[in-house]
Amino acid sequence: MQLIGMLDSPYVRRVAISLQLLGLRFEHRSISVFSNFEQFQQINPVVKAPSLICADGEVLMDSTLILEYAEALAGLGKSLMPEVMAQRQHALRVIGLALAACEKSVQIVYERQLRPAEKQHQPWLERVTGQLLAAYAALEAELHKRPLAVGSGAINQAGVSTAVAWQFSQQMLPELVPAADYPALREFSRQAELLPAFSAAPHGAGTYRPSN
Ligand SMILES: N[C@@H](CCC(=O)N[C@@H](CS)C(=O)NCC(=O)O)C(=O)O
Repeated sequence: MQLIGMLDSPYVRRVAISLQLLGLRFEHRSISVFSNFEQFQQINPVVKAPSLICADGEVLMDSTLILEYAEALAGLGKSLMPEVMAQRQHALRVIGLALAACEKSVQIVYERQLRPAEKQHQPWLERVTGQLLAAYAALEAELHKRPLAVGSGAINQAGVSTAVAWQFSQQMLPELVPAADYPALREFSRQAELLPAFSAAPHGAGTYRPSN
């Protein structure tokens, strides 16, 4: 199994960390959707990161679908999703907020980095920034109401996605999302980033190195 895409993508990173937590072995290829476009196109003509090349060669895309596949592959007893319905419902709410934070962060990064300065549309940036901050305000409130577990055997997909989203925004847009305004998220992220599965897949251009 090969995971294609760079760990500076929160979507690639949440898959890399989750595969490791689920005990699934994989090879990581840090191929960029931008600077390695043609190489990526040969693996997946749609050029979406993450892409997952399954053992039989079939290529999956979209982090949530890849994680659904990974959960099924890992089998019973290894899931990152709570089994109890009320807990699963809450995990899905938190994951939704974390994915919205990823999406809005990525939209701002693309607007800033890919569009010429004179073509940037300020009202759009303001709208997306408002949505991003709404997602983090809701995540911070959820963490105060119901803290997420952060131990190696205890962190679930809500925790992985929250920590990955936060780290991405802090790396890329620290001035838009001031860490001091989100103490619970900052502390949760600090603890999550110390876990072996997280330090094996640090945000950036590097390649995932298994911790065991
Ligand atoms: N919903 C998708 C989003 C994936 C996504 O947008 N990935 C970005 C990299 S962070 C990408 O592939 N960008 C290239 C493009 O969309 O052309 C997921 O969860 O995997």
